Amino acid sequence: MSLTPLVYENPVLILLDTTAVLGELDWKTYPINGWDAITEMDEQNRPIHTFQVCHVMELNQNNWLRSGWIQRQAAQRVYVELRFTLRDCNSIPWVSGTCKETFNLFYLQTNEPLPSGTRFRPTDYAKVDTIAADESFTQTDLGDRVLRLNTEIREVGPLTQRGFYLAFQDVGACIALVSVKVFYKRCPSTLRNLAVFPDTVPHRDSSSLVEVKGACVENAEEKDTPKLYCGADGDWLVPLGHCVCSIGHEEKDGHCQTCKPGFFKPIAGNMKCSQCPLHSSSHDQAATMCHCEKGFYRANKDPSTMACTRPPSAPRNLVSLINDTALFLQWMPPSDTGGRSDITYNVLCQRCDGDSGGGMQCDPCEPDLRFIPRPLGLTGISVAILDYATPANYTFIVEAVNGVSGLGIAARALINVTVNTHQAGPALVGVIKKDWSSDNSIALSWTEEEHPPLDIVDYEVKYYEKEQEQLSYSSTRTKNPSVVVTGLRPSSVYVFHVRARTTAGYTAYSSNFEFSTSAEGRIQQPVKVTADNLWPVDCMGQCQGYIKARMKSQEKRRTRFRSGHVPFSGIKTYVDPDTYEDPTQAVEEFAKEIDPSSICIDRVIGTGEFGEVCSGRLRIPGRLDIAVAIKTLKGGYMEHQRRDFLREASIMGQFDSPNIIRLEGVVTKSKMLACFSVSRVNILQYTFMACRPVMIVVEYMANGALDSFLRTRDGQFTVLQLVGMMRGVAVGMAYLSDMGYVHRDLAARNILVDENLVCKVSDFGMSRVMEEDTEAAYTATGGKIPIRWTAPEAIAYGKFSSVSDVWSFGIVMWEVMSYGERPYWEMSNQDVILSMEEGYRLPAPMGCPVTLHQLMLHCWQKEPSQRPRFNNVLCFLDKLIINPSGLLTLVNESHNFPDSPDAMPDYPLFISIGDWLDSIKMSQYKNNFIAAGYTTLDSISTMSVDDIRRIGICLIGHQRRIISSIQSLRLQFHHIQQSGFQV
Ligand code: ACK
Repeated sequence: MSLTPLVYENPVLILLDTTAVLGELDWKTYPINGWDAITEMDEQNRPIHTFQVCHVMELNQNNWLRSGWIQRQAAQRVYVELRFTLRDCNSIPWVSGTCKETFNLFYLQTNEPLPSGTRFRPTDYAKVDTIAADESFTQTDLGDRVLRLNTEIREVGPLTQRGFYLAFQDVGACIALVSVKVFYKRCPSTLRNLAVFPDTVPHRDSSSLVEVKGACVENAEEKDTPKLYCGADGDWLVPLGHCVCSIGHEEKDGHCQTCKPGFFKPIAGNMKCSQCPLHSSSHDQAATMCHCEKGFYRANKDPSTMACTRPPSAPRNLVSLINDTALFLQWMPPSDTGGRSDITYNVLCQRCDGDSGGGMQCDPCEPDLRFIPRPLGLTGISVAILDYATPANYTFIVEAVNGVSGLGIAARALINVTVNTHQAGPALVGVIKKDWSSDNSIALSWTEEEHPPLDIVDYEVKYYEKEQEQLSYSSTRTKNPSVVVTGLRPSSVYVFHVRARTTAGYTAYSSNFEFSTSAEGRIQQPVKVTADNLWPVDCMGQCQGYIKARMKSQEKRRTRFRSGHVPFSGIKTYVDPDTYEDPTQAVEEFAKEIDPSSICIDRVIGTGEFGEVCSGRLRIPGRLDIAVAIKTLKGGYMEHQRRDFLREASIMGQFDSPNIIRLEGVVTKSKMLACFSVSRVNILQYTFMACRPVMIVVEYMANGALDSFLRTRDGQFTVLQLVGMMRGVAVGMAYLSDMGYVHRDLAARNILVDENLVCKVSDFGMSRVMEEDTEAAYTATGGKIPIRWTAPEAIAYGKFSSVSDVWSFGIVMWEVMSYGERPYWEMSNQDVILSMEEGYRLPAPMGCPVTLHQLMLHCWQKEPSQRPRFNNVLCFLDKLIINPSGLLTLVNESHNFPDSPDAMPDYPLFISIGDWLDSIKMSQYKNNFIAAGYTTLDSISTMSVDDIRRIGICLIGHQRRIISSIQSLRLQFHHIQQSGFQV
């Protein structure tokens, strides 16, 4: 490679220098005896050309000295440097009046030298300037004269002709012109920003700059046109634009040099050559990319800076799981990802059946086999397969592929699955037809086999939304050959098939039938609604209990409700008691009046805002006593308190669900001579005075409120039992949301638990009055709201809805999974609101399955419309209960922070391990921590439950408390960091 030399030449170019002229100068004088040319020799025998004139005694001197013709060359303006001595007139006696102390400089431009013999005409010459001396001959004290040499420079131009003459006019001075130098300036060729700029002569107009474009040096290319401006003094000014080294080259000392082997540069730019990424190399100079080692590849879209990668190894531990409706395949990611993160999985299927000759014949699987979410390009490590034939023998191959699998060999894991469900005979259901549909339901019927081989017990209807990618198989049973499937989406196509259950088991399924729901607000082919087909079928069989209970209640209510809208689905809407002019009317309408003499009070079990809560029995003639809880209104109440107290009864009385606390009735009308009251020592005593007792009688829930119940039973339930509790709450809430009732205060403290662990939603007064809840705090909008349980839009602008109840449900799930831990621990309400805004969400409690935490996070979507509805939540929980394998993967305790898991926070140092354990009442474990080397809060930040166990903390409740406190510390610290607070 040849490098352009760096050029920093002298910016001055000499056109004439009398001191350097070795021969004759051949300057002319007019008149001939005016100026004298005196040539002397210096020590090196070089001539010194001097011109002198000194006619100071004579009047009217006009002596001219003219130079030879000087070629202009490239110059636009030239500079003339004169070195001379000039004697001051005072030093010469008798010359006043004739002696001068200046001389004049003239010039004449011509294209050619003037022919010899041309007459000298002073008028042809243009005056440049009058030259005076800065110094002159001066007298010393001793009378000696000291010679002072003057140097004056004058600019001559603009020059347009090819050459010029200089002329010196003496008008009576005593001058010795020692040397004349004529030169011009230029901007010398230079190298800037990887561009070369040539020698440039400044503009003839000294105030203008000459724009010069540079040429990129070798192996460089223009980024923006490189430019410099040449100034009058030969300086380069205003550098603009630049060149950059081309691919395979990097900048060094103003030039572009090649990348060394082992290095590469894929793009032109100022960056240096980079070392070849992992599993690649470059053997030549100036490499623009590195080549992958054998067995490693680069995908089309991979940047050349990325390491070369290879296909992943096979998925590991492929297992199958089969239940009544679906076949699940699950595997573990490959041990070698090939260095990439874009792993997906393909599930390939073959159906292999034995032939009569004992051999196996394998064919591709049936095209209508359904893979959920899909067979190819799976990002997760499981797939569900539906609609498989039984009995059958399937072989599934799961291959792991990544971005370079097309270039190498994809590794596969293989599993044989034999699906051998007992099938009791061929399909008994033929054609399924649609009777009618609305926007969210479809009514189906089919003809019953006239002489079935065995008695049909019932039918199972399976359906799914055709377009839906997720696992959304739903099923229901019906005794009749008809069903109304509800909870569907408008304008959507659903696929149905039905099989009969006979006394010998299931028969084969019918063929698939596709029907669509109608557009919103429209009903297709409405038919007479009968009790048989009025009631919706929920998405899972497990919801049947809930549906039946709803049916019963609706039947009852159909006669009871006087107002309220009954939509087509038959679900009754909730009537707000506040819409009654007289609230007692609402109570009369929705609550049964109980004779207080049929109530037998046993003991006080708690206190509410309005008075004591007692347990007791309710006597109903002809039936066994039922255990009840009696909420009382304390004596001396005001009328508005009575109204608010009874309001809850008129709400509760409208509901009839196994998961909503049941109202037995109210006592509002009786006058009693003796009222009970409770002494300070919790002993019931009768006060003999006339009073009007007011009571609300509800079913008794032996285990009390869910939060305190879980706190006392820390760690004692299986995950499935906990999910069962959540499911109960979800059933109750789905019922309430279908009724159009918004709870607003859904929290574990407002869920009651019976002796069979059935959870029921209670506390309905709160939909309006929030005073009773100690958790409720005033918000900016003035309302009182239980901040930790409430959705952001409800806190911010009071927008309560069933989906804000879904948010609260997510918090209840968290309370359940953490055995009654306080949500957000000891964070202030304000900090909770701020963390929510920043997108922070509660981490999974210890031992919480991933699926449940995901459901919680789903309930805590900021955007209300993106949260699931209670029916979806219920279906999801039901699926987990049916197929608990989804509960097996637990959130890894040390990685359950949704924000940056890698960033381990530094804990504030203001608290020691001892202080911390004291604060959570776990002081007894101080020695365990210290002995195991945990001395700072920072050191405990990554502790998992295993670590806690390892240091000798065996009680599950204590492990849980410690782990959740570590989480709490991390959450608080996260918040401190987010709010920019420095500790
Ligand atoms: O946690 P607990 O025992 O359950 O304490 C509170 C207390 O009364 C104040 O509300 C309990 N409680 C409320 N309603 C009922 C009920 N229906 N059955 C049993 N306990 C109840 C609640």
